[in-house]
Amino acid sequence: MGEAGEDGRGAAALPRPVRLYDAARAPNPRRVRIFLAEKGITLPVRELAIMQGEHFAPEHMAKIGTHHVPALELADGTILTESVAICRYLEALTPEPPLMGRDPLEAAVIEMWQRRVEFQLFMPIGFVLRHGNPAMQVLERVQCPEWAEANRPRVLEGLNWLDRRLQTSPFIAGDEFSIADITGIVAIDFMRVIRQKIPEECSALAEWAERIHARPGCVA
Ligand SMILES: N[C@@H](CCC(=O)N[C@@H](CS)C(=O)NCC(=O)O)C(=O)O
Repeated sequence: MGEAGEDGRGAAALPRPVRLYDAARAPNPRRVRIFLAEKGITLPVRELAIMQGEHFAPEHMAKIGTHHVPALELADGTILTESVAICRYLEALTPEPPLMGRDPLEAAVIEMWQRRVEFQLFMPIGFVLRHGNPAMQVLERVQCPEWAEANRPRVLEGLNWLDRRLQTSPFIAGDEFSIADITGIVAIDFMRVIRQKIPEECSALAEWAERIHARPGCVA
């Protein structure tokens, strides 16, 4: 267990995670599940039926403070939301294997790539689904089909961009597996909901995806 710096509490003194609020088919919670698996952490899970609106239940909202999944409940009652914030806390509690960088430079490079993947691939896929599929109206409420259309070509651009990156780098952020690869593989697998496949010409991306799928935490 790693220790926090002089100004922080040692990791051993920090409240332990007690429960993950999850939705099995949603992409953001899957990022956290893969992160947990890579760290070898198992946690009780509370599955929420989001398509049935269970996450909007007043008692759930009162406890969690938002309708979004994932959420991580800690032993002292703290609720963490935002996938990357949850991962950052888990990384502090369980530093090995490092998935968010060992020093400030590694951390910055990994964060840069992970954000690029979010903006250039993960989010455009989400927009195509949430604004283009009438079944998602229950979650998105106000849909804008033109926004879905505008984002479909961006998904293809994102795939080609990531393929170019992976032609020269074994993993998205460099030589080692990181949270950027987790965001990347979750985005790639989630493309099934918009019926998009990895284009044939993106062979570096396909080879990377095969390698990532072989990891224990990354069952597609
Ligand atoms: N920025 C948040 C996004 C969370 C999010 O949008 N989660 C989706 C599932 S992937 C959700 O809660 N959907 C339910 C809804 O939109 O009502 C994160 O990184 O965790």
